[in-house]
Amino acid sequence: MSRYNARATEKKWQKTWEQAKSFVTDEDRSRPKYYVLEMFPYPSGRIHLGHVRNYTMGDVVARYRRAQGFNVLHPMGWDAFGMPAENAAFENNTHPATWTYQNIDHMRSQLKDLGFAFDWEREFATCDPNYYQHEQAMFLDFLETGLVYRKESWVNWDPVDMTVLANEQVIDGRGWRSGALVERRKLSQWFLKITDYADELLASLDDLPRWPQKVRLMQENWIGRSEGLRLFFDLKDAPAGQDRLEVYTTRPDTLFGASFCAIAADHPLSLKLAENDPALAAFIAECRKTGTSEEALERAEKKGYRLPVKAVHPFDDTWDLPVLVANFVLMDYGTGAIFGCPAHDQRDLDFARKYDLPVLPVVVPEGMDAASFTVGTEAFVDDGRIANSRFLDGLTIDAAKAEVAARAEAGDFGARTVNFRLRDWGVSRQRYWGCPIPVIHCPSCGIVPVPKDQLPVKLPDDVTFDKPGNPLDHHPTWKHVACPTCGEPARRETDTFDTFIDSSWYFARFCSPKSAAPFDREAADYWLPVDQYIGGVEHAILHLLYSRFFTRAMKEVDLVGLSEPFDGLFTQGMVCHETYRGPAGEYLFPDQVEHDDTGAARLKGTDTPVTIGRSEKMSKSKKNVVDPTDIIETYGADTARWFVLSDSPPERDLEWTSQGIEGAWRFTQRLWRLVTTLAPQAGAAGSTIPAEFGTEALALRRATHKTVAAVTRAVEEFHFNRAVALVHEFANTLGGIKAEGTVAADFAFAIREALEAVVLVINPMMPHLAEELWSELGHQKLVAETLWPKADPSLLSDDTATIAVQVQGKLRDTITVPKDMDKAELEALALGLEKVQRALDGKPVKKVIVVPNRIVNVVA
Ligand code: ANZ
Ligand code: ZN
Repeated sequence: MSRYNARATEKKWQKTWEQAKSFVTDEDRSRPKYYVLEMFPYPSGRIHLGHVRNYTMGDVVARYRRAQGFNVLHPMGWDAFGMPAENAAFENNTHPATWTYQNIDHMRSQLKDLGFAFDWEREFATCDPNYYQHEQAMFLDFLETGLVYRKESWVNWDPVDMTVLANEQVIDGRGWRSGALVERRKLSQWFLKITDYADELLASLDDLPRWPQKVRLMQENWIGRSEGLRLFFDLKDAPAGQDRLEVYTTRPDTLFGASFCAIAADHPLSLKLAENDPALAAFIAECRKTGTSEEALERAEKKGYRLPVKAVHPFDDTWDLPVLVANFVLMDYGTGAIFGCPAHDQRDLDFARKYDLPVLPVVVPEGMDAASFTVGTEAFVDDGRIANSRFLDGLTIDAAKAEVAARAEAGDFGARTVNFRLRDWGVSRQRYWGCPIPVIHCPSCGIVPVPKDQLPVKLPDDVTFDKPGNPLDHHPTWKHVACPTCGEPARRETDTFDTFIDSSWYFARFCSPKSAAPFDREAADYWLPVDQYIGGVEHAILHLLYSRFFTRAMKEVDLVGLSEPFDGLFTQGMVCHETYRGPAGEYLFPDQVEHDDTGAARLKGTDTPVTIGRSEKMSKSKKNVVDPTDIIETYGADTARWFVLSDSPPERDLEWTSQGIEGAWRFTQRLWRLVTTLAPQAGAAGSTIPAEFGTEALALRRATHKTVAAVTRAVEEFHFNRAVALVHEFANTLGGIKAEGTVAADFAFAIREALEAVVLVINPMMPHLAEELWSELGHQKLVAETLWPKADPSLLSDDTATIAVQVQGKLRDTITVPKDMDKAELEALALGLEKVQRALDGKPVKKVIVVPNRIVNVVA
């Protein structure tokens, strides 16, 4: 028996598709469209199995929708700007562009080996000026409409590398590369006003039913809407002009449990008092050494500094509260000042215990006596009744909140407000490998936008990476320009955009990637929104939120007509693998290890035992990686595709095992054998449907149609592993067919139908094997251009009825049909029978009596 040669066959069909331009997008906009997009990759060097899984899912959707008759857009490109290219430049003295484009070339060929149905004619990389010039133009539009502003803001500063670090680059308070203690610094930066859309970005989550619930929830938490009260405390002994402290609270009901006020280190009051207080200045400096992220602040030990001022309780002017600077109060949240209620807030409680401040419970669990309720080391944050709170006593929390708010507003010392956790989006990066921000700083005119006809502002190629800091800043000439307004010497902005900008609109560029504008309006109107977006859940917050915002910003400047870019979203799980360690505890690659029958592992070709660790997300550091290229070379692309779809539900993690991939390989071989062996028994392609089917043929037809219906549903619902299981089951049916020599016409028909169906339904998953078998079945046309099979509903039910067909009361024939077939259908079927026609002999039919499941009697 010959074997299916996957490698050779796959290359052949890839070439055929390319020559036939099978996946080049059709611009016929009268057809219904389907836009499927996978999150485009960062060109890090090689693709990994996570990519294979992601793009295989997208490819299944793309090929399936195409077979459904949709006009499909399925593009691919490169998220090409970013840090790793710059790091590589530092390390091996290659230019970031060289490094990036080499990686792109390699990864493109890897993707092509996998046979994905991408429209490669639309490919672009975000580091191409033809792409980023539009980003610059849009930034200028946004600047004009007021969606962009500049402000001083705190950043993580690495004093050794002399560079700004993203929060993720600060590890345990140190720069990830230099290891230096990170400081906070204030820099003038560009911001996009995403907070203008906070309410809308939150409310519109309800318009995204085809997004995973968990992603919507993550966005909701990130936006972090809270309803609270701004409340004023009068200050005693405060510096002139600062005798009122505005705090933000979401728990005004706990106001009588207040035991201190606390302000952020960089609060204006703190800065003012520090002018004459070196110890305070030192404390502020220390606070600035913790990173800027909320998480870093949360983890840091609570520290405070007592100020020489007192805050007066808003409802009792004989009640003074101490005021402290506290490292856990953020300057850019609320008002940068709080009142602390230790009994009902854990941070406040930790702080109060440390600085010996009173703990006054004012919310008491329902049914408990206020006098006997105390708080120890755990704050009471649950529901209860208000106590020890004068006019609030006995109220519920909500009623007390409302009461305090009403009195504060009436007394003019407070106002209800809505607050968001979401911050404006700081987009300035002090880096070379990004899109230059198109503005010029002029000593006399200030900030001057680069005139649009002078775009793109291109990155200079001749930069050096021999010293720390931003190479654009070091460049001898690039930043020196004449001011576009007054012509005097001026300085270019040397910051570049956050790379999240690049990925916030690439989906729109794919609609018309050669356009002289960011994209053609008609193309965008037709193709957008993306019907199905697929990617990792690690992008659930930032990338998706920025894209939702950016789309609204583009709408604001009239570039698009829609607000939500992604109609459907699917987030796939990770690819995991066991970890292995050698005798010295060192990690080993899977291909250095062999397993014996007992499941124990050894170093390949030796007796040295290997410790098997738990399965974890594949990562280079733990060496538990498998290279897709090796897999493709050994088993072929279809086997790899089949396996990543087969083992677990797509939203869950996938456990990669060598047994699993071998199983998938055996199955591709088996399918090939089944179809090629049965093909000679199959009826001719396109032959007409026989009028009747014998029991055997009918059973096969039923199995076929049921498989088609079930696979269709599974693919529609993203249950690819179920689709795989259904095909396995159907292969067993095919394997059970006993057909030798010539078979009856009805059975031959059923065999062909079964073989064609299996080829058509595996096509989205194993497209090369499908093409090979399709041509084996005698088709000229590609599967890629063939429509999805339709299940006949009458064949989906198991029960059958055998019907006696009579003419003038005399039995002429019997037919086996699905149980409960309706009268009209039975009548039509009976009249079509050859034996009935012969008995009628041309006489007109007067009446047909149908007894469902029993008899059809034709009266002439
Ligand atoms: C008094 C109080 C009593 C509070 C209590 C909580 C519990 P969300 O829900 O996230 O908006 N807060 C306000 N501004 C802050 C800042 N800049 N830095 C750190 N904490 C700040 O949180 C609002 C609560 O977080 C506010 O309500 C305030 O503490 C604190 F039993 O006020 B609360
Ligand atoms: Zn000027």
